[in-house]
Formats: sequence, structure tokens, C-alpha cells
Amino acid sequence: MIIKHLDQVVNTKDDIDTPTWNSRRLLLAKDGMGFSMHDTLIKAGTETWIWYKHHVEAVYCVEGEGEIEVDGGEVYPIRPGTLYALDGHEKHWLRATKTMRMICVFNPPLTGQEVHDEEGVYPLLAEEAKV
Ligand code: 9YT
Repeated sequence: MIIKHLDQVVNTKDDIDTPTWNSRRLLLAKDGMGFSMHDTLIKAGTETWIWYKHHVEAVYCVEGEGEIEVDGGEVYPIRPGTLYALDGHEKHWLRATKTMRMICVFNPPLTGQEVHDEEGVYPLLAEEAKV
């Protein structure tokens, strides 16, 4: 079995920090579980345009506040206890008014390679987005 603590991921190569989110990858493809699991912080005051073209992702909010806007569709508030599952590869905006802590599960699992060139993920700071 695998047992680890978040402390063992923070400040390692599996701790990915971007201008809008910080993803601490607890399980990756190499762990052989068939999914990856991340403890991700979505930073307050940011918005991120996301399209997981090749993955499905489930996201469970445990802290913070924000919203998800499905491309060309509804805006749904997010608060602790909210789950969203992108079972249709939906393009979306993810916004945080208070830093959100999200437990994210990906299938197929991320390998870690996708971090900087993941197709369809375009981080954008809220201030830049207004220009
Ligand atoms: C919730 C979400 O999709 N955030 C972007 C980062 C991603 N979940 C990751 O790599 O953990």
C-alpha cells in the first residue's frame, strides 16, 4: 500500500505552483492507481481558463469560496462541500474569491509531465483577464 502525508509532497517536484493555482500531487500515474489525486489551492482573486481535453476530473471543495463558469453556460457557486465532475470535458472558468482548497481526481492519471504544457489549461490572472 501507499501511505504518505501532504508534508512529504510540499516543496518537492510534485508540488506545482503557478500564478493561479498550487497543486500538490499526492498520487500520480506512477503510483498505479488508475487515477491521480491532488490537494490543490486555487488562489484568491484569480481566474483560470481550463479545458481538460483528454481527462475527466472530479473536484471537491473543502475550503474557500469561488465559482465555476461552464463555457457558454451556467455559473455555479463553489463552497466547502461542493463537488463538480467534468464528465464531458467541459471548458470552464474557475474563479476564487477566497483561496479554495480542492481535492482533485483525474482519470487518466496525470504523470506530472502535463504540468507546464497541459493542453487546454491557460492560467490567467484576474487582473490580466480584465484587460
Ligand atoms: C481544479 C483544477 O482543475 N485546478 C487546476 C489544477 C489541477 N486541478 C491540478 O493539476 O491539480
